[in-house]
Amino acid sequence: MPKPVVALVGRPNVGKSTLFNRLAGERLAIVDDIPGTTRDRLAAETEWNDVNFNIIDTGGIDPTHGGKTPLSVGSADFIQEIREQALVAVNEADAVLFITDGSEGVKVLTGMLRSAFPDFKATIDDILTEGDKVVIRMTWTGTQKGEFMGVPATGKRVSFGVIDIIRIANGKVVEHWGQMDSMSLMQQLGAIPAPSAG
Ligand SMILES: Nc1nc2c(ncn2[C@@H]2O[C@H](COP(=O)(O)OP(=O)(O)OP(=O)(O)O)[C@@H](O)[C@H]2O)c(=O)[nH]1
Ligand SMILES: [Mg+2]
Repeated sequence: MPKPVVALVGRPNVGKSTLFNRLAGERLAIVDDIPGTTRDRLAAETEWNDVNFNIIDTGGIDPTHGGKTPLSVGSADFIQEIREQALVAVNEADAVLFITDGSEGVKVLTGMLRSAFPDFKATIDDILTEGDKVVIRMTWTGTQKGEFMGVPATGKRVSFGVIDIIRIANGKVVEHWGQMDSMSLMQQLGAIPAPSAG
């Protein structure tokens, strides 16, 4: 029986080649922080949990069109060809592993906060460490000048608590858990009623 094929697919610069090399057990693919490093697809044999399979690295699929600056700065002239190569890999594959950059979610949240609260500020109240984990307790403040999660600009100044826990391995953040006191935030914005004093 032929070995199953797993294709690693995603946007440029999300760590596909890094994972491919880790699975392959050797540095077959070039890893670089310039998006658009991988152009052609590349295959290797690997095993995971006693299952043997072939893994395929692909070039990052760049959705940019219409004269905008491409994501894959390293391969701006080959966006279409890279996409076609990735599609060949998807068609050949028994399973497709879609890789995303975990920091993107954080960027979306901070983008939303900054457009709604232009004077947004995070004050660090505490940093605690235990083993490979770091706990950061913060107070976030800002004046709501724009729409936030369906609440139109209120002009109100808010202040609420946020607690983040991150896990670090090899000098990089590898896991993140975050809680913000959104109940207090929404009460301060008047979007939900505050508990009555009586
Ligand atoms: N923080 C962090 N950086 C990573 C991780 N994995 C890869 N990187 C870095 O991200 C950059 C891009 O990694 P690649 O593996 O080349 O990414 P790619 O998806 O193959 O990129 P393209 O081939 O350009 O589409 C490199 O500088 C890596 O060292 C990770 O888990 N965490
Ligand atoms: Mg790559």
